[in-house]
Amino acid sequence: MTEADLYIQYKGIYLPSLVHTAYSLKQYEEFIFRPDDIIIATYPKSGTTWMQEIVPLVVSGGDPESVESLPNWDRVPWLEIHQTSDLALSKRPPPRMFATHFHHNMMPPSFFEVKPKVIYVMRNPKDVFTSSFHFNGMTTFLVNEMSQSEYLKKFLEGKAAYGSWFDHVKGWLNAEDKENVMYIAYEEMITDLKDSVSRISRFLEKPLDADIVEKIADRCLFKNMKQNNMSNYSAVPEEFMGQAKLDFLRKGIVGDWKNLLTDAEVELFDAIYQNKMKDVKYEFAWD
Ligand code: PPS
Repeated sequence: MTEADLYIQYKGIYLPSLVHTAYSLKQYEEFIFRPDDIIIATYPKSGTTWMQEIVPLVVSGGDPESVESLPNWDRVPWLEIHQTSDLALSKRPPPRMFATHFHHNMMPPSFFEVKPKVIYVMRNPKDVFTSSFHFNGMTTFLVNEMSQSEYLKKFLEGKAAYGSWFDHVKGWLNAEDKENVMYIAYEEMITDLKDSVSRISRFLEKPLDADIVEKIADRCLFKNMKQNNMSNYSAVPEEFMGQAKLDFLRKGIVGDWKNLLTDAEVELFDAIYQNKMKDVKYEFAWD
């Protein structure tokens, strides 16, 4: 199936219509933030699910109740998807935690007035592409009937679902009110998860003892999260996400692009990356 069959266009980018409806997008635009809300913002496949595990554990001081009883999309719902429309978000106790895959300039008006805290997670785009290519193949709601090179072209041109990785990252890096945004890379979390959890706890003004940080980091290791049925998407019906073929928590490593991209694809990727990111001063963990 093609983009015309599976996607809607919203503000110039493709979104899967299974999870984004005119109704959910209107609700999203009218959403009223609170100053103590916490937003996890990511381009897809950058570490959203991982952060949907870490942040509730930090907020609860290490109490695993919510990560053991609520699926990740319920404990930290995506603001823009229609499944979220059924959740009584205004009745949630503070701090409310949300995720979004949307670009900075697509955030609703209330976001810019209230300025809640944002954790922006980034990942090497070659690994994002790799994870995304495999993920597309296991879903029925993303366009996947194309070759790797065709998908790479779309990804690099910003014509994949959720738009351009380059625009997403640059938009969030250029956010005003940077004191409300914490930037963290998937690669930093792989290198030192305890340090990442500590940084997150300081940013959220939720100081934690070293033993709690250690417990949270241990629970959030790939091998342990994979066993958590509230985080490994095993609750999603096979007709939408075919985990008989491949696990959602697939490999959880840095550099898997080396097993997928050809030399010519790497060359193309690098040339476009260098051109698109030439004015960006941020030092990325993968450079
Ligand atoms: S989504 O669909 O946008 O919500 O996907 P997202 O959660 O952002 O990204 C999925 C990738 O993150 C990996 N992942 C982890 N890696 C290491 N440790 C932990 N705990 C972890 N949790 C999720 C997941 O395996 C996907 O990456 P790949 O490369 O496909 O394995």
